[in-house]
Amino acid sequence: MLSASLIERMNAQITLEFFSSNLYLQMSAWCDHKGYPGCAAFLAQHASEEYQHGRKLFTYVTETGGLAVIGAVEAPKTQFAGIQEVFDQTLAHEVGITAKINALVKQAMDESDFATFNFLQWYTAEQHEEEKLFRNILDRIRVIGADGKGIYWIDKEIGKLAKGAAAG
Ligand code: OFO
Repeated sequence: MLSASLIERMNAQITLEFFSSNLYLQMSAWCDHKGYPGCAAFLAQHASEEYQHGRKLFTYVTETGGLAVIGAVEAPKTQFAGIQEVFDQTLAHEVGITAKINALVKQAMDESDFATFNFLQWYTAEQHEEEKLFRNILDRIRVIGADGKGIYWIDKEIGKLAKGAAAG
């Protein structure tokens, strides 16, 4: 059984994961609208993953006898200056999520809730992968450039990541 305080924080994380999903889906809409289908496909796929992150937490809270509660999900931003800003913001967002997951892990450890500590290890590993992924995308943007013809190639490169993730 989760402590009341841990349930509250896990519920806040569920809400945050659904926000992440909406944020990336909204970013994918902006990319589609601007004519960047590769980025749109990648971000839409990532939005589905975030939804699953929320559902996995939701199931865990429920299975451990807590009441999963979905809070108000903030509306995501709809306009971006360009691809660089979109991916700068995805990385910043993921770094913030990592801090939230770390705080949850620490609380589970402090409470000697080893089942929850163990459950959260999946999120710890996932955050490492996600930060790595978004840093890699920003590196590609820096090398190829997001102006003029560069944007065409960047969009193709990021689109390949979406296909890779789908196949993996
Ligand atoms: Fe992007 O990993 Fe969940 O939030």
